[in-house]
Amino acid sequence: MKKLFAILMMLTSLSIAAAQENYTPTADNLAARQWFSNAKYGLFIHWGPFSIPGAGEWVMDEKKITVDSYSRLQDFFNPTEFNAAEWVGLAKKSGMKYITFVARHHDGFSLWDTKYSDFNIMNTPYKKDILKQIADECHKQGIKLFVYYSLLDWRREDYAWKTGRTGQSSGRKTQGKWEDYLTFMKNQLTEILTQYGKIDGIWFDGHWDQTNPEGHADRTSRIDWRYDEIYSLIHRLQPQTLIGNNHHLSPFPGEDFQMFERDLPGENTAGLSFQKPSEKLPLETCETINNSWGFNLADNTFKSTETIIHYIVKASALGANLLLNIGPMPNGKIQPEFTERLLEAGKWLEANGDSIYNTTAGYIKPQKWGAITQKGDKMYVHVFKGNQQIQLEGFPFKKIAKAYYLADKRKLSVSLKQKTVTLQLPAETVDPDTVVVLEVES
Ligand code: FHN
Repeated sequence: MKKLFAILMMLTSLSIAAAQENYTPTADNLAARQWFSNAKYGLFIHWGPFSIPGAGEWVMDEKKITVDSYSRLQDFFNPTEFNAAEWVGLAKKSGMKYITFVARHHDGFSLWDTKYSDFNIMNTPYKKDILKQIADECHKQGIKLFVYYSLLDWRREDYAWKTGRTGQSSGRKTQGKWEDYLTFMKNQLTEILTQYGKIDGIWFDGHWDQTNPEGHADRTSRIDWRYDEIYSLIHRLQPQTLIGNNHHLSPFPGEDFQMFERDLPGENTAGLSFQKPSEKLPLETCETINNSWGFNLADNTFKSTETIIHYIVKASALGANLLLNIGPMPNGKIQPEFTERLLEAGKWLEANGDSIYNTTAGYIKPQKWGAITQKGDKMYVHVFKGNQQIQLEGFPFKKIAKAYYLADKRKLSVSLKQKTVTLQLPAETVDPDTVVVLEVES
């Protein structure tokens, strides 16, 4: 048993040793991390030719579509209704501080004018660089831009597809050279980081294709991703760019933030998050607005505005950002069920943003009744709809100088006895989240 553990540790360290060892983030990078920690809410966008069948971004793999057949989508993708100013404006109006845009998903389609693959937006009837339009608009409207880049590829022969967990029905016959695939990725990343202005983050995904499934004791990658080279390249081209990798493992050296998928840090209901939240790096969790990442015509399981607000609050209460995903339609429009909910949550943030942005985690984890965020001498107690009396045990401050509702500054009487605070709200709360401010003294 001990021997097996030692082998596993050795294998794990081998895969980690290939990351950016001895990385020292620059002052700009540290400032970007701080900005990111404070931002709390971003918009994730999964979009591309995969939205045409309206069955999510995994349609190629799930429906066992070969590379040849899937390539036809390139001839149909013509999102004439796409308007970057509208998308970025929607994120801004919804209280989001950044956009994470999927520039290339596992199907290998590039949404920018790349020299390194013909399967790209310039070879569609649309013929215009989408990433460029989004980047320009983000820079114009003051929204930060993160670029999602899939490490996994269901199309290319030089991707190590034979050892991949997915992409086995693509019809690929020969296994190309891994070295070529690495060069391809570095070339594409160089394009993104040199031709689109400031890029605030690179969001990698797909590492897990080359490991045992989540939860397995051995999650060693079957191939060497050479993250040392990839991460150093990114940090050399734009030192402030934050690198995150959705490998569903603890962060590797060279990564600047840690992400979770479909779970709050520290939880694992989706079965993807066995890793512990980092105590050093900024945290982010991503979640879908319905149940799909890419456009799904049949998915009407829209989360309510209340659920979205509670998710933002709970993530903030754990010191994490929420990256909320939408899958726009193939014509470039965002369906009204999404925009309505985003804007409603944005309205709540307009009134209650002080209790979210620039806050740190609460002294207790989110509870059924709500959650806590903190900023300086202010503790924000978020009371979710339907609750009336709240008790905060183990209160870490000596005195409460003032207690009032954030929305209208109306006073509220609270008691602090034996490290327990009791808050009594007049009637059962009807707002999705009523925020009470406690001004505390140590
Ligand atoms: O396979 C992808 C999926 O399509 C989506 O992009 C999510 C977003 O976090 N990540 C992968 C699954 O872990």
